[in-house]
Amino acid sequence: MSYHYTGLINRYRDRLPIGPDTPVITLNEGNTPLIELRNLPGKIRRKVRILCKFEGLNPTGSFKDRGMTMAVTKAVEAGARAIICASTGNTSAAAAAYAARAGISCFVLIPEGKIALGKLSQAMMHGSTVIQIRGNFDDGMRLVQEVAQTVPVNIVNSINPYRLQGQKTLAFEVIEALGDVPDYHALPVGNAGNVSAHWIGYSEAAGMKTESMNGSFQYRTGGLSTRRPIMLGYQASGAAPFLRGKMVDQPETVATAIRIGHPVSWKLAWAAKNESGGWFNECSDEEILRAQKLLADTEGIFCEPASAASIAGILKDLELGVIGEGVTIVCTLTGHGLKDPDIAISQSSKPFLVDATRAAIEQVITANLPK
Ligand code: AN7
Repeated sequence: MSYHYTGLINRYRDRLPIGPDTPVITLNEGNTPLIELRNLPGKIRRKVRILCKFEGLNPTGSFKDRGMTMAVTKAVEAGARAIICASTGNTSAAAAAYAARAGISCFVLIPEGKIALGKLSQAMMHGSTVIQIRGNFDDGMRLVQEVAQTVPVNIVNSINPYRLQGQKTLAFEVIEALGDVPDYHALPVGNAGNVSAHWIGYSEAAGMKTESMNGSFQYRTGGLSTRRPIMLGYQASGAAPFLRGKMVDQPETVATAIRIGHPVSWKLAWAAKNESGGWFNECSDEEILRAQKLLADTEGIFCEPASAASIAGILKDLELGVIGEGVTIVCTLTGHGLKDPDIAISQSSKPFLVDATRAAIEQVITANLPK
């Protein structure tokens, strides 16, 4: 028997607002590995099970593909010929790729100088119209909503409810892989769409109704689990509106993906935190980079800085003791480390440069072998 995975819409068709004739635009996204950490728990001397849902292994290297396959599919179904988004990078990469796949136009608004090089290269390579603005993501998000009122473009930011519908499937995959929900599910929070989508997924998996589609579309819920995890959302200290309890006007962080001060899914994210009995916490840029490096060094998993906020966050809360021992924690690693090579290179030791001789190579090896 052969089996060919063809993306999350086909996989979870009965749990999504998809009709039999909907033209599916897919790059076979989803079905990402859930990788159990084998070295890190021992290193921090905690008896916990930590698993990483490595979303960096999606077709464009981030979780955004889950939402974009849905948003672009529904846009094409509705006859749209152009999509638009504001982005800190990953949404623009995904939008550009799925628009190319669908044969429609794509416009992306990005903050000048504040997006990782890999993401910029993706938006350019897939032929979208890249508009750099002298402003941040929040300015771009406001402008996208303004121009969409006068020009014929379909918004594919997470204010588009189909985005969260696609992203909710991550919860289904985690439950199926573990055979149950984890005790905790940790992830970085920027616009807060993803934490909201995770919560919709876990809620629907347990048969609970959500307001996400306003009851306008009937699809299957329940049958996957009987409980829901505790949700943990981690922000960068310089861009932490959920910790401040109000919007932040000048967000700043090395994790440019989550350099967002006016999150769109403000209400949904608070509901996810409160209903799950979870919490938000913040990490400094230094803690985020340390966690990114630690994960790469000790586990061979290379995620981007924003993604490492989930690891930095649970390390902090394990240290504080607010997460106890004997529990299972899933961390969503939202994007691949290759997205941001500048950051990776800046925090790693430099390559050696030697003459092309056997002696020179041997000298480097001898000096660096395990003691
Ligand atoms: C790697 O691409 O907002 O809380 O415009 O790229 O759902 O916003 C990216 C967000 C976490 C935060 N990790 O997710 C964009 C954008 C990575 C990200 C987030 C983003 P949300």
